[in-house]
Amino acid sequence: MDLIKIALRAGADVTAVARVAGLREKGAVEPGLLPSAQTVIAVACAHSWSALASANLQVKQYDTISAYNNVRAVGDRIVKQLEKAGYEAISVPAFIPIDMAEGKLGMVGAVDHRAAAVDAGIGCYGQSGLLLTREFGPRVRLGSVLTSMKANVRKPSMKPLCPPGCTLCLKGCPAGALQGDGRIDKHKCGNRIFEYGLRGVMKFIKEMAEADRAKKERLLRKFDFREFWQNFMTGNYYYCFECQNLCPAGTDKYRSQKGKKSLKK
Ligand code: B12
Repeated sequence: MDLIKIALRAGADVTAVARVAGLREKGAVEPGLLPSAQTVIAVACAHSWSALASANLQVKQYDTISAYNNVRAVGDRIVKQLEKAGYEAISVPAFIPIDMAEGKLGMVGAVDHRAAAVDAGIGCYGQSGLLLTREFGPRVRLGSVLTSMKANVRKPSMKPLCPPGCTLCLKGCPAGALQGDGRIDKHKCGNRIFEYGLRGVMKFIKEMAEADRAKKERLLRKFDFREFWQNFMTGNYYYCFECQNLCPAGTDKYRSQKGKKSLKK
């Protein structure tokens, strides 16, 4: 069975495989997740460039929901095929559900998908800390399928994909959270992207609990509450995409301006 063919047929835009052992050593796979796992299939599903560049927030959010749905569908198809062939396989959540226990607080995935993607060779880390692919730059959502099947893995070799000296993502981060070389102030980033996520909900409930009757009524009719409802309905809670949007890697514009062969397959 050719895992790459299976993943591409399942709808992955970019995919490759790596050994689970290497990721376990790095602590990038939660112990006990699938004890029999030998191989990880790293899956990337692309965003629409136009959506991420749009001035309309809802368009970016909708596109993000689609990209995550694609990752989930691809993972599900791969798992079904592998299980049918007698192997164990699990598709690891791309973002949620995630362990919310003390000490993790929803900030540590069961598999670090960027680390899996780097090990498999589908991309490299950018200055932003995001995984950049040749084809789409950072405009991808990632997933990982673990399986008990052994596969031949190739040693990944990839030149850096950030254009030399480029600081567009660092300068353009509205939260000032990106510090270069993949370092990120997670708190600053989280405050911005989760404004109407868990952090926002907690703030709102506290305010509600302390309010008198008239203020409670006002709070219920505020934008914030309508926005929470919408997020609960759609499952989206991201409010910033600038480090994905600003990156020149993988864009046709970048290719044609610089004519860099290294960006082409
Ligand atoms: C928690 C989380 C966050 C947190 C913390 C991010 C973080 N750096 O860990 C916050 C809320 C800040 C966040 C923000 C965003 N996130 Co987020 N997030 C996650 C999540 C759910 C878990 C991350 C995790 O487990 N981290 C584990 C710890 C160990 O990571 P760490 O401490 O940062 O250490 C790593 C980095 O330092 C990395 N690294 C970075 N640069 C470099 C450079 C070098 C040389 C080296 C060696 C290592 C390195 O190496 C370490 C190990 O991999 C993942 C999904 C997943 N399961 O992977 C998505 C994920 C990383 N997020 C994603 C995205 C897109 C975003 C946002 C753009 C928000 C949005 N609109 O969706 C921003 C981008 C911020 C940024 N520039 O990094 C995507 C990234 C896709 C991609 N192309 O890389 C992921 C993979 C979700 C997905 N399934 O696609 N996220």
